[in-house]
Amino acid sequence: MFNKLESLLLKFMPFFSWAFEHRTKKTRQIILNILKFFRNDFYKTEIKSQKIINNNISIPYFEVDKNIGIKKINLDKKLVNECVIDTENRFKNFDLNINTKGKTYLKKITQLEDYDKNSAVFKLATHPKLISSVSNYLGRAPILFNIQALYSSQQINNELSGSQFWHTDSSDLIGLKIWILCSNVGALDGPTICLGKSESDFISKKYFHKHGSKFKNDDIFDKYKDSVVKILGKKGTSFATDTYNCFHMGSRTKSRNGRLVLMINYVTRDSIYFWPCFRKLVSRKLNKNIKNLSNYQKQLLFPISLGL
Ligand SMILES: O=C(O)CCC(=O)C(=O)O
Ligand SMILES: [Fe+2]
Repeated sequence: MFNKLESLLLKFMPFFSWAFEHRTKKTRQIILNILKFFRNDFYKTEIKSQKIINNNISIPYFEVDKNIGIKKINLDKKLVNECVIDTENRFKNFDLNINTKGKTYLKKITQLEDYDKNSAVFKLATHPKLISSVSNYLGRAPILFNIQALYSSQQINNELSGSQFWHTDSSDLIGLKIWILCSNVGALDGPTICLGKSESDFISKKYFHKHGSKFKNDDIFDKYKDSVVKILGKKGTSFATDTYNCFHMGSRTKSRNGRLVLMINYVTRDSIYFWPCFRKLVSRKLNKNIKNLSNYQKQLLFPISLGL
C-alpha cells in the first residue's frame, strides 16, 4: 500500500518540485520544515557529517559576510595554479562543436565525475580549509554537489536567455559556489555579475520574487550598477558567491576569447536535488578513482556517492 502511494507520489514529483521552486523563499522554508519531518533519516546523516567536519576543523581560507554573500577570496596559490592548468588542458581537448546539448552561451566542459580523487581540483574541493570556510557560511554540513569547468563563448546576436537574465539559483535556499577564473576575465568576456544579499533580499521581497523565475529585463538592476560585484580578474582570481540568495547573471559574452572558469558548487541537504525524484539523477556513477575516499571526503559526497 505504502509502496503504491510512494510510486504515485514519485510520478508527480517533477511537478511538485517545479511548483516548489516557483514559490517565494518564505513559503519554501515552511514547506521544507514540514518535509524535514518525513525525511528524518536523511537529515540525521547531517549530524554525523557535521561531527566529522568539526573533527577536521581548519583555519578557514576565507569568511563570507552573511549580509553580502559574495567575496573575492585567496585560496592556496599552488593548488589554484594546478587547477587552472588542469582546466585549460581539458578545455583544449574539448570539441566545442560536438557538444550541442544544453545552453549554447555556456558550455559545460566537465562535471564532478570527471575528477579523480588525487587530482588538484578534487583535493581543493575537499580541502578542510575550504570546507571549513563553506560550512561556516552555510552554518551546516556542506555537500559537494558538483565541480564544473564552464566556458562562455562569444555571442553574436543580442538575444538573451536562461542564466543570462537576472535570477537566483532555485535548487536550494542557501549554498556557495566557488569560482576560479581559468582565463583572464574582463568586462566583455561574460563575467558573472552579482548583487549583494541584502539588496537582493530587498528586491526579492519588493517584487514578490518567485525563487525559480528570471527577470526578463534589467530595469530593476540598472539602479544597482555601482554596487554589483563583477566576477572578473586575472587567471587564478577566485570568488565565493551565494548565488541562491544573491541575484546574478552572466555569460553576456562580447569578446572572442570568452570566459573559462572552474566552479565548485556546495549545497545543503535541503537541495531539491536530493528529493526522491531527483535522487536518480544524482546517483552518479562516480569515477572508479573517486572511490576509496577518506571518511572525511565521503561525508562531503555522501548522499551522492551512495546514490540515495
Ligand atoms: O554564466 C554565468 O556566469 C552565470 C551562471 C549562473 O547563473 C550560475 O552558475 O548560477
Ligand atoms: Fe545562476
